[in-house]
Amino acid sequence: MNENKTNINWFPGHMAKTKREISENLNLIDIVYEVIDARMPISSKIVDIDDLIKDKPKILVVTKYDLCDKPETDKILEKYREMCYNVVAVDLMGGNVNNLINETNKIMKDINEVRIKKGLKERAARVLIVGVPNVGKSTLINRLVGRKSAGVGNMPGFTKSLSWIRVNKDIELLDSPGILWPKLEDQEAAHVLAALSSIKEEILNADSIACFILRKLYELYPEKLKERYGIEELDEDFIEAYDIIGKKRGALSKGGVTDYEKVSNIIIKDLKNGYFGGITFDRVKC
Ligand SMILES: Nc1nc2c(ncn2[C@@H]2O[C@H](COP(=O)(O)OP(=O)(O)O)[C@@H](O)[C@H]2O)c(=O)[nH]1
Ligand SMILES: [Mg+2]
Repeated sequence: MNENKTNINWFPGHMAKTKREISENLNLIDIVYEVIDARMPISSKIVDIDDLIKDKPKILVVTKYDLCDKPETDKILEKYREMCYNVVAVDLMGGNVNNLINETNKIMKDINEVRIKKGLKERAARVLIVGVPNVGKSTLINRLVGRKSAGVGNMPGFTKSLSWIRVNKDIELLDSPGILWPKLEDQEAAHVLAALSSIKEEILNADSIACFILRKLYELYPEKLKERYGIEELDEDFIEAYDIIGKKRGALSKGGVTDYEKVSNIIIKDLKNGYFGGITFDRVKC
């Protein structure tokens, strides 16, 4: 097994268009929700987002909080708070979004005070949602609006003609989120994104992703690796680990040889389905 001989290098042309559209429409927006995934609060964050959204007030919306290793994620969120980020963690499956609405109202109150001083009318907060693929942007829109409204699937860019959906009398959302891609210069972050499904498998093959997942689990959650697969040591080329998993899960070809491709898919699926429990693949950098 070979974890990573190929560098991930991917920067779709759509990105330039989305960025241009965001820049061109920034004056219509009051607040930006920058959406990141609680299992990878560093890797799923767009590095140069502030160049794009300038000094617009923003809220860092941390989705999938239910899936993360809370103590580890909290350490990173604390760092963001120290950097003056307005951070709101949400579980879009089970929890509510009241905190996010309250924070939005607080920020908008200040904006409206300035508007009134300038002789302008108060207005509802106009919010743009941005983030890399699969962090939960559409789910967030649906939760806020309270019905199925945002399309599933990843239409690049956001709009041809801007349209707004009303959350309540105080908040309006741009109806499709700005989908941005990470630059993938940081190979570790790129692999974390691939492992937690923000980068498609065509970019990085399943074996590399699966081996990366095993290595991460071994480094960060050895007890989970032991519990699920009975693996206590990870050999350098992952062969032994694959053989153990293959046997345990019946992923064998004719003649009882391990079906390595099947094992890779099992590992990726197990992580996707949350079978390792709460995990966070990023750590605070000193
Ligand atoms: N458990 C859990 N799953 C979530 C959460 N938010 C989003 N998801 C799931 O993550 C996947 C991607 O969400 P989606 O809204 O399509 O992401 P988008 O590409 O950013 O629009 C979907 O399967 C969602 O059900 C969350 O807070 N908790
Ligand atoms: Mg979407």
